[in-house]
Amino acid sequence: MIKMNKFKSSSFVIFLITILMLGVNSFAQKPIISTKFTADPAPMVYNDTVYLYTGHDEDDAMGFKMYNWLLYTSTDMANWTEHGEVASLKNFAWVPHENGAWAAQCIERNGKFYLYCPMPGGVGIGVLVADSPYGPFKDPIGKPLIKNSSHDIDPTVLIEDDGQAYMYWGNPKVYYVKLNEDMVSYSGEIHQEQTTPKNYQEGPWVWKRNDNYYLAYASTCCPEGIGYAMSKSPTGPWEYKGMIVDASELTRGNHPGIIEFKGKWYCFGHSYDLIKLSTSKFYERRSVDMDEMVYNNDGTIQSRHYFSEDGPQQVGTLNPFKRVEAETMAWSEGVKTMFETEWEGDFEWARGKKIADHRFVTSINNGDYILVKGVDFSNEPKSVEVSASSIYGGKIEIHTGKIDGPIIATVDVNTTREMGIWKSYTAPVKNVSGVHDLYFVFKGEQDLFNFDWWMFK
Ligand code: FUB
Repeated sequence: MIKMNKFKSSSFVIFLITILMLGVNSFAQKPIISTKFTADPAPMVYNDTVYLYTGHDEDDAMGFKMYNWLLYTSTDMANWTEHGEVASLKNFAWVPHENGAWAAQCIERNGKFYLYCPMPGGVGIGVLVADSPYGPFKDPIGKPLIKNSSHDIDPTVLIEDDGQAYMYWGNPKVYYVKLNEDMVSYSGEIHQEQTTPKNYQEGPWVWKRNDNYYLAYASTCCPEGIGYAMSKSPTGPWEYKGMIVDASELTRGNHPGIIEFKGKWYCFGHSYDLIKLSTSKFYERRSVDMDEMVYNNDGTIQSRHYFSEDGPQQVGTLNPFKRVEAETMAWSEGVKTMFETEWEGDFEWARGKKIADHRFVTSINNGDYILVKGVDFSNEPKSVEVSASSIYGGKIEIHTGKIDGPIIATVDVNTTREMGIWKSYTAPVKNVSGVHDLYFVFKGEQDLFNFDWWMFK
């Protein structure tokens, strides 16, 4: 939001005052990603996993400062694993800026993954393709797929049952075009809908259920909620049906992402809930929220005021007897994540062979913690192993149920002799059975260690 011709300064001032009055700690949901600022959620279901592509607001963003797109995955809608940057503006040789990685969407067709990426200011919409949802993504056409007007943002793609693909996009109107089977070119004219639905702002998201086509979008301004319209055809006309998530003082801009996963439907959006935990000031540092979405019998969608504090019910449980990446979490406080390649040699010129890639949790200080939900101990573990690389050293206390719930294990990560070396540390586990939320609570002074993975045995 806040761009092009829809910005209404008076509404914004009222909104800003509300935010300032609400102040710190007035957030309504724990966003699903807590270690980075994320925006413009674009979930995709593939092989029983949700691949959540997001925009990325830099930690020091004041206005829009977006260089790349990130990927998270989940198989239970409660715990999300970070996979880092999957693409950036650098993937497009023809893009003259490093800032402007706006709301993208990834879609699979015949085993290939197409990431449609808009760049604001009339730069256009590009497309990247990969053989895996994790990338690497490459630009197959070396130019914009769409360069039609300065409104070319926020693409969404629907593949019809007969194989015809449609791409929709636009602010403040909805445009669409028929994509060719190769998904990287189009045929025919670009249409501008006669009936851009009521309150449409931007961020279209189109899907089909039974005989109905749905178009959800950032709705009303400002703030934006998530509204939707329905049609009997992929090309409209679209009839406005109401709000999926109300516009409220908790949002400002918004962007829907809607999927069906394991028999339930989910609506993603974004908010300022994460930044509001640390400041009452306003910066463009957003966070993705998500909740269950419920249909009425007639195909319309039940409206909710906001995302619930704990999000939707977990689908299934997490297996602690397989290696779990430390960057798999439902929530965390204090920590950040990083990626590093480990080489056999200290200096670049002396590098031998690559030993491993590590994506890990870092910036760990006393009292920080990670929450992992619904961990299944139907087999009782005897010990827990973690992989960490010590800095000043410290302990990991593993609590069940609450941050100060019973401790089932305490792992010492305190060697100073092997500072900076990835190593595994093991500790015995007290009796535990059944399904529990686990809190990995870090104890020590500061800069304790980096944390790569954990596994019960
Ligand atoms: O995140 C940048 C832009 O803001 C998106 O493209 C719009 O949908 C709005 O969320």
